Amino acid sequence: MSQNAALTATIGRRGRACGLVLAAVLAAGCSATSPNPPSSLSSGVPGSAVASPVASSTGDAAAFTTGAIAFQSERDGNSEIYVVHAGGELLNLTHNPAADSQPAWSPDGTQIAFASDRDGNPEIYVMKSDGSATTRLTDSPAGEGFPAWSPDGTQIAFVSDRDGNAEIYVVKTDGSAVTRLTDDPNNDFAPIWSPDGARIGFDRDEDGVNFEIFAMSADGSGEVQLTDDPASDQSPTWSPDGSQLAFFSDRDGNFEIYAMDANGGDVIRLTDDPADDVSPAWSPDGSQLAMVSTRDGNEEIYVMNADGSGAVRLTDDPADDGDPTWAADTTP
Ligand SMILES: [Ca+2]
Ligand SMILES: [Ca+2]
Ligand SMILES: [Ca+2]
Ligand SMILES: [Ca+2]
Repeated sequence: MSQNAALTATIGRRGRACGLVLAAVLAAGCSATSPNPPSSLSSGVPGSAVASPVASSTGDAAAFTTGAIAFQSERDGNSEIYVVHAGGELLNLTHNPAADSQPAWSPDGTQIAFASDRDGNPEIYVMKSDGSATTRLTDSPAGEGFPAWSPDGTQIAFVSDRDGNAEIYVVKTDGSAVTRLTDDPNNDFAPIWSPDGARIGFDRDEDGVNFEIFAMSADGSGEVQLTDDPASDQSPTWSPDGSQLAFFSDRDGNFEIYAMDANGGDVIRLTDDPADDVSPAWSPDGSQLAMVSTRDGNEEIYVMNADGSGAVRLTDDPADDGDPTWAADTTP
């Protein structure tokens, strides 16, 4: 299950019961409701790394009207990266029997970084946003995942357990200058840059149950804890104007989407549903949020107003759909 003998202990969960070891989290992606089995590189039909996108069904294509949403889905038998343009078709960008997950747009929308174990263990890859020209960014026997692009387009933050536990790193987009930003015995996940590039938010697994949200300067200094709640507070994401962070938490008994001021104050709950609501992602204009919810029976992507009202289901597939991320302009 884990390619890294240094990390055999249970290190926590992403969402309610996701991924017991980092390699599984990174390889299979984070599921809010069920731990995904590790992918098998020997199963499935070998696919082309650069294939023509193929359209498949969506839920409500009119759920959003600007930009494009990328996400991961198991609908074609293994985890792939998909993109759906406003009002358009849903396209499979990866077509690879390995587990391709955790898409992250470049700031100009022309590229998507993602995690994949296609070369034997989880690494970070970059492709054009039409699925072509895939290149590998990292090369380590450890597990790498959770890519996030800097707003100036020059760096990608990611998570690796190469130094013994999950820490946040940055690398230039040419693969050079890998730098570790965190150094903490707890596992750090889900880095995300502030829109001005000055700060990086992330979550820290305090004990396998209690995650907290932190932010630090882009050089790793000035770490500040933003949440302080015994519940699992995860996956921060900055509003486009930098004033707020959305995240998900089970502090009110089940997973809901919340937003708080960028300094951790004024927490407000945006969803109120007995199902799991996780993985928020802001629209480029800040007026909407994409999220994942199980309210219709399995993990689907939804789009709602930034105040939590008007949730509309974007996907409609019995397979798990997760990790949405939203870009303004996606012309390669
Ligand atoms: Ca795949
Ligand atoms: Ca917490
Ligand atoms: Ca809920
Ligand atoms: Ca689904």
